[in-house]
Amino acid sequence: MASSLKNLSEYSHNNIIDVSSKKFAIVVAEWNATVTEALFEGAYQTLLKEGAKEANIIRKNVPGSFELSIGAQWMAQQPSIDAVICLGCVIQGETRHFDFICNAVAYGLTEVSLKYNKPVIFGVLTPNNQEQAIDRAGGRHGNKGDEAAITAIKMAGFYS
Ligand code: DLZ
Repeated sequence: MASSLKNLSEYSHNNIIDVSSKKFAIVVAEWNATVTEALFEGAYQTLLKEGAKEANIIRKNVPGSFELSIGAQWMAQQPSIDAVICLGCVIQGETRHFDFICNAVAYGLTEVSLKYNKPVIFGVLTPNNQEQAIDRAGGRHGNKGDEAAITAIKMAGFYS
């Protein structure tokens, strides 16, 4: 289902575990900061709403989405971290940067997840323009940050 048909902030409570002792890292790209700050707010508030402790949520910034992979790796390699949420926004431009960055980050986050045997969540928007990004960062299609946080919780409870 396209995200224009699904509200990103709606979720089922199936497989939502007790996260009061789980530790989450949130890695945030600074490019398109208005959007990524809104994604962070969504993810952070959703984790708190589901019972995560403030002290168990670590935030780290990276310059752009391309750097999310190494940021995720530095977080995933810490044994105490249960899941890593990566948030970015790559807007389709007039150069081929878009394809290179999107492909690199999707591949990089998958690699980190498999290497460290840990959930690494792809909370990266890849819209055609700023308006589509805002629609998915707390606008009319919900918030991709909320979706990323719920995905992290569900994956952290995979074996429960
Ligand atoms: C260079 C670049 C461009 C053109 N666009 C974006 C973008 O839309 N979103 C994003 O998160 N980052 C962008 N970047 C920066 C790259 O992710 C990266 O930080 C630089 O290429 C330096 O490695």
